[in-house]
Amino acid sequence: MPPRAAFRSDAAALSLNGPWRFHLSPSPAEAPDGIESDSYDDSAWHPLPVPGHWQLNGHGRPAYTNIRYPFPVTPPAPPSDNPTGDHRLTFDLPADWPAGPAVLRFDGIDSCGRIWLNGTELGITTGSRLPSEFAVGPLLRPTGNVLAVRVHQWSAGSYLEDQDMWWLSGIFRDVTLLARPEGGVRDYTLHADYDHTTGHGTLRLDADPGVRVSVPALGIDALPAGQSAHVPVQPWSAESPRLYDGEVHTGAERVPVRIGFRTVSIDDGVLKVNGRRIVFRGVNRHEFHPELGRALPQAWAVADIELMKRHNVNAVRTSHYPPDPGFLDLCDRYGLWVIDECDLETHGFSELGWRDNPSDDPRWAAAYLDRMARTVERDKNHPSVIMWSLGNEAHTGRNLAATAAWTRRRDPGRPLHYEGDADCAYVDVHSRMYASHEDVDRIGRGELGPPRSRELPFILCEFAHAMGTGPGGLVEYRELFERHERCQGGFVWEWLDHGIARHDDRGRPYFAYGGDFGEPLHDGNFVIDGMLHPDRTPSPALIEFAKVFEPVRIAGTRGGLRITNLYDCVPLDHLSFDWTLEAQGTEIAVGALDVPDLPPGGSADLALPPLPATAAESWLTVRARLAGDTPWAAAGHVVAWGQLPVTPAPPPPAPASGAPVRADGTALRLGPGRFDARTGHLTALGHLPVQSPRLDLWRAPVDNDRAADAPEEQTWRAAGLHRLQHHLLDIDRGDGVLVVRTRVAPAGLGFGMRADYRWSADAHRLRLRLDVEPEGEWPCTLPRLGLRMALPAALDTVEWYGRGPGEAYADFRQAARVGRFTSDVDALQTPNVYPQENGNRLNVRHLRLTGTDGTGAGLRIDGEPHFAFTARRWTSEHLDAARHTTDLVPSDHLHLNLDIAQHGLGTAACGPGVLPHHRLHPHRASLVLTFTPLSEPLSEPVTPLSEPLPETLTPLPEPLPGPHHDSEAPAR
Ligand code: IPT
Repeated sequence: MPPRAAFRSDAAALSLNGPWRFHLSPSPAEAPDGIESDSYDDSAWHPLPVPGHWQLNGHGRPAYTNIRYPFPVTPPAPPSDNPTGDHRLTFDLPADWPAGPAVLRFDGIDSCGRIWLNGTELGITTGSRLPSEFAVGPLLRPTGNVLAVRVHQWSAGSYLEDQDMWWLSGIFRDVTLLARPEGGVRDYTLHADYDHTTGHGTLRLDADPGVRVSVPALGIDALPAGQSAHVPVQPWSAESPRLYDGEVHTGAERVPVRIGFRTVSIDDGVLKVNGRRIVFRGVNRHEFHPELGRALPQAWAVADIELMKRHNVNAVRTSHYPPDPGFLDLCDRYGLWVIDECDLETHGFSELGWRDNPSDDPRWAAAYLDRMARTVERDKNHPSVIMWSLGNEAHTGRNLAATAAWTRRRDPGRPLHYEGDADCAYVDVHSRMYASHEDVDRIGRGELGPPRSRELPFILCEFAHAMGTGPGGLVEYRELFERHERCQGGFVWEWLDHGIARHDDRGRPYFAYGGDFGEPLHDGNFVIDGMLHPDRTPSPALIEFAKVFEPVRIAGTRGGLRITNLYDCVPLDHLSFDWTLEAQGTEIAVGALDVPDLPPGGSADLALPPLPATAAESWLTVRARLAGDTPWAAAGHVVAWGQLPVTPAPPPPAPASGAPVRADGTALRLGPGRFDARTGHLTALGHLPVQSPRLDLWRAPVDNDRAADAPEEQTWRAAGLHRLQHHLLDIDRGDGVLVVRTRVAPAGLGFGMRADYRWSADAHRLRLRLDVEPEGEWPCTLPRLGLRMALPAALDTVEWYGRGPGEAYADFRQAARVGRFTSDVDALQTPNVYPQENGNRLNVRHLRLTGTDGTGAGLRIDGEPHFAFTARRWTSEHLDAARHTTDLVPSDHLHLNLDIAQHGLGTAACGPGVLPHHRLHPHRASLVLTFTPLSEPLSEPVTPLSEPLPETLTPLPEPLPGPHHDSEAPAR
């Protein structure tokens, strides 16, 4: 059947989802004959859920490649080793099923289906994420209908479906039988435009003669196809998704519709909706579920949308294929701008220098047009879809140009996107992926891009690759979207980690990635690059995103507050504002804040609310909350917040000093500290055995350190930063001061780092001043600069006053506010599917480590003024070696890093590296900490910590200026 709009009407429909019979053959040649026949005996076949992927139901295995085709490239021929899944279903019609025409609809078969009903072949379909319909009325019988579908994993279509995702096959979307009443609604296009200058909407229905549309709330009653109604309306936008319920109808069929009035335009190179510039604060969304793959139930689509809305995501690019049709209904209803992308990617031809690329080969022209027509026709009635995308990473060529021309004729109301049209010859929007901040700035200034691009809006269809810890540098992109009118935002890559849920041989759950299924060719964990973990727990990236792209800015001014409305379309009347004053992280006053109802883009300066005086460090936090319930969050949900310092921290207490250094056998005692007199190592703090703090420069590389293009990790390893040796130079016992001088350096290399530990104490507190100074020619940045130490694992509760509650790094810190936070050690870890450095807490004034015995026994660490910390049950070396979460086995130590700084994160896994001001260069620095053992011993007798940390070493080179503009940076 020709493509048409997706809709549900009052005509009879029968879902054919459910358990089918299934048989997998290794190739078409080995597949059984006669499966279409009624009498075929499928009793030895297996049950298989439809929708579903056979690889996730015990037949065959998933495989992951990013760019490369997992078969030889011989277009258009698929490989003869082509797993072939036969599916059979026997079904009866309901007793009241009407006689007459009917359509069998498949919403998605990956990659090729040959279909028979009651022994008659209906046809062959490709286009995995596209619908196909077959006329079946005359073939139906009341009972015992036999539907047989032979699905091939590979087809000519596979060359057009090389998206970066798991290769998963089968009938993975709904199968439905639809009665098609004579004289019913075959198809329809609703044009619902909005004129922002008059406040009027224009509704026009394109359909067969005899079809009409009614919208009672607008007084539109049975408007015939071809005529227009002009009425005052409220417009639809992602921020205010006003939909009008209506009906498209004939005498024989009624189709409920929800109409949103909006007009998309490009004026003077600026993309606008309803006359207003919009900015995409978007995500790229693949459909994925850790157990079900792309057979994503609607409840999970709802979960996605609610999570997006709650985290200030306002746009989705449906990377890289049209989503399940139900998703777009949700986008209309909840409010998201959508770039609807065709199911097209030929990325693997890049490996051949784009030779034989289908995009420029006339043999593929019809396939390109067919895919786009099926996308546009299916989704044309969604107000949320404001742009079409021709596909992804298919280079360029005449077939794409022809597809663009067809689309423009078919739907002049939506601009066209395709990033691969580097000349902007046939698109309406200039699009790049992973452009650096500098490039975006130059594009914004009109200094970069092909000539035609300079009159077009610019978007980043992908940016801020959210792989592992990070992405760093988000806020700097936001600044560019605010600076340049034509830079209209972007779409983070990507929404969700595509980890597949598995259990190891000890029954422990973990998420698998490329290579875990024995694939000979794979791209490892490159499929784990989302802002949600595979189970849809938000990762720190999503928390950072929500803060960076919040729709209201709350900032301090000299003596007051400035509130700015950053919504594109709506005023602030749906929000209420309140404030909290915290002294040392403890709330001491709260109140409501009156904020005038600002128009989009407007701002207001307000006086500070009346605040009680306090001597302690205090911060005012102002929050903007939903005033009423919405479909995606309840009243009170925080959409934006800002924090400003009110009272600065008072001067610190007098440093611990005065206690003498006393010899005690092979030990030295200084206040609560006990040292090994020979090595200078701290061995105990009060009752607590410790592994001595010592300089640490290493972190388990994050995905963004491991990137091929910015191989920070390689330079760090070449410099031996993961195997530093610590050499004792001397121990100096002064008057109340113990000074341990060391040089830390890698074996075989000449550079190093002087690290001097200067200890002093009073009766209860032990103070350490660490001074580091690079020596020699350092070849690289530093992963981190600070101390590591270990304590008994019984100290499993952490309380800190500093930035939190989540992890933060130099270029990933917008969401971390100053406050007092508590966590157990396990909850400080970010469960990255591929283990790597994580969990850093910034700008910590003090930290308390206690046990769960409730005695309060433990250790307090105070900074002068601040430090960063990471606490975990395994070492950085274990974290570095781990490949899956199940490799991380708790030790009997608590490993603690107390840092001056870490290198930023950047997004070099795909995109620019760490921005210059967030890079950590070797430099002279100091860290001052005071350790105070807390009153009682732990209830469990603590055995002394076995070994001191492995003695390995450290680096040195030319001191560079400190890298961070951090108003809260520790003294150095
Ligand atoms: C880009 C792809 O469009 C996207 O699908 C994904 O693979 C992403 O990279 C990386 O995760 S293409 C890349 C060559 C920039």
